[in-house]
Amino acid sequence: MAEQSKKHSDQAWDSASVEVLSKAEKENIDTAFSRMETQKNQCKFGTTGVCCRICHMGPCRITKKSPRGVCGADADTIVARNYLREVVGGAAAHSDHARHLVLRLKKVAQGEGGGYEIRDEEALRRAAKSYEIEDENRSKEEVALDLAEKMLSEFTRQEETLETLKLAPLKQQSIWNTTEVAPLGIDRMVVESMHRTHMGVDHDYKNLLMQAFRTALADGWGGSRIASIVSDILFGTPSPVRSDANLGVLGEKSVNVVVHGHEPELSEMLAIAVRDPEVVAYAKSAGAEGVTLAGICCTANEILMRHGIPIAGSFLQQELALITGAVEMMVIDVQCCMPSLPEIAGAYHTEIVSTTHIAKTIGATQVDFNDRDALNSAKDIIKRAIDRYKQRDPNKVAIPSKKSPVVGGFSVEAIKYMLGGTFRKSFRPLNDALISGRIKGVVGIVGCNNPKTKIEEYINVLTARLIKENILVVKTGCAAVASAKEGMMKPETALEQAGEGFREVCEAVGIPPVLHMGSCVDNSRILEAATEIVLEGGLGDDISQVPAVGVAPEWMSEKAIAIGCYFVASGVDVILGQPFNITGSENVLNYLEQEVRPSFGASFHTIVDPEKAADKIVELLDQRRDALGINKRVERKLYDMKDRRELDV
Ligand code: SF4
Ligand code: MSK
Repeated sequence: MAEQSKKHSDQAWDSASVEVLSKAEKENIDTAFSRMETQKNQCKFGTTGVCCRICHMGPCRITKKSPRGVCGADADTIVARNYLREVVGGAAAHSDHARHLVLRLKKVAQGEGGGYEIRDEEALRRAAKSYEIEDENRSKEEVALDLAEKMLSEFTRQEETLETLKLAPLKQQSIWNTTEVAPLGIDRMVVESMHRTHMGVDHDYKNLLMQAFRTALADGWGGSRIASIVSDILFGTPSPVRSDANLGVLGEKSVNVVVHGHEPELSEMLAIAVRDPEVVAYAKSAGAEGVTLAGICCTANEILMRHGIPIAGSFLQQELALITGAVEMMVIDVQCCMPSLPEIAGAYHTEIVSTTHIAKTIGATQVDFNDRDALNSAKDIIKRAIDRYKQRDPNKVAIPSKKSPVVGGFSVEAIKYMLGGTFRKSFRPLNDALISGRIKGVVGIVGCNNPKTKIEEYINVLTARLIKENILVVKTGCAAVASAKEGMMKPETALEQAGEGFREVCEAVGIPPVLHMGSCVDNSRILEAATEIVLEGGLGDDISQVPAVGVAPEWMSEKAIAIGCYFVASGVDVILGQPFNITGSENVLNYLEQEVRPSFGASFHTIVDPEKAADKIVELLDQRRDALGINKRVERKLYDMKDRRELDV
């Protein structure tokens, strides 16, 4: 028994996950953790990237004895082609998500929005200005229609670079033009990359890797950026909101509905439906105290940011949530939803409901969501979950008690407001704190968790160390969920754990030292924040000069690879907690970790130890601070009222 619990505590950092893993083992339920065991010794040709399945003369595998595939492709070509195809997968996922949102905005503008509306007109008019769309004396619908058309054309541009790139600092745009990575239309980049990686087309690994950066930029400064902008217009720009995170948010006596996936359209409606008096009364009539809606993965991040809906867990807790035996329904849409869910649900009374025709799972109930009558459709889904409540078997229920308070909702607008107040919203106080050294730099920790290592250990060890080093940490995706569960996203943590200079800033502004900035597509918000820092002045004129680093500690998805590439191409060094599948080509590895630096002022670094990663981050930040001439030691000084007034917050 002790051995069993040791095994589980070697698999997961947080005690709630460890508790449920033990329950899974007792109940003979397979999870990603146990399947990881059976998948041990993964294929070396795959992990080093030298397996090519691109044509049917193959598959070919590169070894010392057979250094070329049947067509003559060497390890460099094969590894680079595989890598580019992964970036394409990630960019396509984010960008298709964006497309669905833009089409929704168009329908709303045309008066066919069903229950959807423009909830944030200010965000709409802000976006219209940035795309140079006339908005004076025009209705919000007229402006929204023009914006939607303009955004749709971002997908199909054939010979012009993306308009959305203009949201980047000018010097950044000129770097992309000089290095010839400024992307054309998003769909065109995806198709061209697939063409270039077809048998017998692009064989130059450097050319392929530059196309990887170009395609990734079409994601970060195209698809993802558009997704965040339109989500804010339709659902509201996030602002700080309190909630809780971890499996302990599930209710013992309530109907538990867990939403999982990425696209916020349905979850937004569920968040409204769950509070509807008719739905609450229906739950009570079924013997429950009410309905608890909670999120997993990035849907969790979306509805936390806008509604304060609690987070049930991160990517690798999707199965664990079901194993608590207390979930009536899990609603899934696209990305990161495991095909194993219906089988696990079958061991309990849980129904898995999938809601989009592009993502069906065997064993899940397909419920076609009626977007013309979205709210009623959402209410019907919740009522269906309520009908399951009576089937819950109390003997199978064990909900871990652990949950931690979290403050989420730090959009760039919200940060500006917190720093400068309503009338002088600005990044100036942050820039000043960076220049004075009270904050050493900004680090974005993003991405998933991965059962190859003890989940969330790297993320949490690194985050704790960075805030001690006076580094502001911003987070998205499942890395954000890990910190929320760890209690790092509440202002009190700053007082307890942050370095002295940083703590004073956090206290003065009233922010946590680790800011929740949203879901995976919201990595574009991190780029937006970096742009604000550049535009505010005093810290260089492109992002590669800003003391900022990105980290993907426990990444697993193709989206994370695309994100890493657009961070590097935007001038942000990226630390990977585990390597890409590229080590079979020294040239590719060297290109991504070294040679690309002169082009973008940044590159990848693979560091599997979180303490060593922290050392490297401090070194990289210091290099940038030295280059800016701001790396002087600051005398420690406690803030008095005069200082606080000067900080302008
Ligand atoms: Fe083999 Fe070349 Fe075909 Fe790849 S493209 S499978 S290396 S023959
Ligand atoms: S959900 S891509 S596991 S962050 Fe965006 Fe989490 Fe990674 Fe999916």
